[in-house]
Amino acid sequence: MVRPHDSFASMDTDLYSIRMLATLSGEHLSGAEQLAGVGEIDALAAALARRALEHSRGRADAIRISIENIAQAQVVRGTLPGLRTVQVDTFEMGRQVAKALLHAAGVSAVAADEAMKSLCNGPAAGGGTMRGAMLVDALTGQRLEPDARRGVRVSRLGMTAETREILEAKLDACGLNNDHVREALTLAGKVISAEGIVAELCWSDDPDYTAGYVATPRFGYVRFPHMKPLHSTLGGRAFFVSPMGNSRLQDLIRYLETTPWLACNLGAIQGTLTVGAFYESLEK
Ligand code: WAQ
Ligand code: MG
Repeated sequence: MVRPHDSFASMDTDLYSIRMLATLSGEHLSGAEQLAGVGEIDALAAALARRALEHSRGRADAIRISIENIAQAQVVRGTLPGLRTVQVDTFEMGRQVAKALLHAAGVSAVAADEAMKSLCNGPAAGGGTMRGAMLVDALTGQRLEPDARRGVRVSRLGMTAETREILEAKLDACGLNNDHVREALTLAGKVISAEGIVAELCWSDDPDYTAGYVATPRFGYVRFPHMKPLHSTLGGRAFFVSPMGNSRLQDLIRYLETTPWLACNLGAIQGTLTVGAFYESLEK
């Protein structure tokens, strides 16, 4: 997340959604979205352009930045999930423990396997990375997103300045105060707040960032330092959904893409657990 100089201190300040999407040779390269006060927007826009031009996967050749006012009355307030790290030494181990957690959260083995396979091969329709996330039926593993090239892009999400300050201090204390963690924790918070979401699985498509996570309403945000081999550019996100009809699915997508969600609180930021201790905590 980009840090502006001043921040929106009170809820009656005008709130804006800022989004950046960058492509390289017509393929998705980088994206970011944030809710911010009016005083932060110019600094954020500059920082997001810079991010797309200095991305580890290459320099963007097209960048779109959009900025829109958000009506305060539409804003849903939420809480950031609690965070834990499971100390895995290899990506194979990371994926194995992530699967066990998905299973404990109600995702079938078939669905977890299918989603992992897609992330390993590049989840977009023709392979390669997606701009958004896959929607996966938590029982059958069937892909449900309307456009399998694009995926579902979660947008209009952020946290209050007060929440950010507390979060940054806590993340600093465990050496995790970076863009990846702050943005992923926020995204996971909005995703698991949605009705019908069973769990989220994610690892980065950035070649130098091997960490990933599983987030669920019950277990919070559980990180694994290794979820893919270093230098791999294959990654993405899967949102597992409970079986639902088409109209509820449309509501879910609308919520994820357009409802403004602002974290005003946060869960516990905890340290590292061994795999054994983590398995024990799942049984409680
Ligand atoms: N909505 C839906 N999908 C998204 C979004 C979004 N707003 N942003 C990214 N994605 C998807 C998209 O397919 C990307 O290619 C993929 O996720 C990876 O995005 O605790 O950095 O920004 O150490 O590379 C997780 C671990 C880091 C953080 C995730 O993702 C930690 C990360 P990236
Ligand atoms: Mg990325």
